[in-house]
Amino acid sequence: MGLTARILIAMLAGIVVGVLFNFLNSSQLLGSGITGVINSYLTGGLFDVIGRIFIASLKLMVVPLVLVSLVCGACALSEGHRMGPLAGKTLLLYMLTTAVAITLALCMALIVQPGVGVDVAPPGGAFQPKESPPLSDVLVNIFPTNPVAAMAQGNMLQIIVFALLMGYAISRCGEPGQRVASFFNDLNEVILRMVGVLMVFAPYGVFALLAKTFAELGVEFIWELGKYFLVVLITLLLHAFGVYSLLLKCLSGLNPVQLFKKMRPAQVFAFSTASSAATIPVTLSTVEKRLGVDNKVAAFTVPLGATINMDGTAIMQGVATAFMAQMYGIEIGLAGYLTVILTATLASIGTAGVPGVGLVMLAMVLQQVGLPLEGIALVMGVDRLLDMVRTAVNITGDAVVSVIVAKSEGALSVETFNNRNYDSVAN
Ligand code: DAS
Repeated sequence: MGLTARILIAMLAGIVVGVLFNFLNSSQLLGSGITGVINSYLTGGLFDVIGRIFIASLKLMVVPLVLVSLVCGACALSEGHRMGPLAGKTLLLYMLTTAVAITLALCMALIVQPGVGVDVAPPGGAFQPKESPPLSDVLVNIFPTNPVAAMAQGNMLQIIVFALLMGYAISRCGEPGQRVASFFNDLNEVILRMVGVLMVFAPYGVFALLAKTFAELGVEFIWELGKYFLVVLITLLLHAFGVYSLLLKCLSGLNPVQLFKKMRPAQVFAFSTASSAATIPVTLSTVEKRLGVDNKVAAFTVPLGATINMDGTAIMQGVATAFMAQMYGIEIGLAGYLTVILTATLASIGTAGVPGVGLVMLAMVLQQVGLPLEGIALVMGVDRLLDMVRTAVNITGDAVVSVIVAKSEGALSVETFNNRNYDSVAN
């Protein structure tokens, strides 16, 4: 049975057990003695321990995953710089669309407020908000004075800056740089494998944390989780059909409906695999043969996009961060939300195009703004389905930017793009 199915079953089982314990607690059907045993040894005991171990395993991977994947991402970025204006336009548009995506997500979450009224006590007692330092300090503090200390403290923005600098330097180092780049690419594979191994235990963590949460909150929390799911889904659709359509129309004058119709096979493949990386061959073929982008552009923009352009993932991270702040009743303020936008945009450079990695990167965003990571397990149950949708959005963004850049470089066959034969992949 696949991991997606196991996580979904764990989610349902956790909800059922939690709601049952909540009912037994409130009705005292089994008497205070048995209920007390359940609360002490299950909800507050076994489930709490399993949940905390699962969260610790996510925290374990944040620093190595961010550092190594960002060094690899920065190498890929820097390789592209040799392509001059084409690379510059591509990078600018990828970063811009990601920043717009997460800003849209935060606005939607602040308007709908899916987590307000849930009122879950933050793990580890009352949350002491960090004193928000003046903006000048925030900017200076982004630059690490000691990269090892930054990693030890989990200072994500400092790790990101150090990784980007290192990746750029590696790409400017000739032979030695190529050897180091090759080492980091291999190390990235190992770390992604470690994430995969830890994800095998995700169902147990999801079950324990959901059972504990629903035992405390009761069945009403399903509605809050549903609101979270809907806010992410609606924002993903808004970004795909609204922002991308506007961008394509304004920057290339092309018909967005044409692009969406021709991208359907690639979107279905991305939805099914929940992996941008696995979809690269399909995205490349679709962008070149059906949208008319010249290979010299697509061969750069599509693989790079699958690596650094994760608008759908940024949307999930934005909504999830606001949802958890609201759920725990923690006010992270404007500086906090600006930090979320900066962290998630930069982190998208490092988010590998594989299933579920966006959730581990969410741990990094939460850590940066000081929010408890326990909330991740609450959204993990519905995340696999959202992962499939946001991966389809991720690769659609790659195609939109590829078309815009190609058109601006005179490397787009408008005739192919406007061709209304939607059936064969050939055109
Ligand atoms: N599934 C990832 C991708 O391949 C994105 C994510 O995990 O959010 O794009």
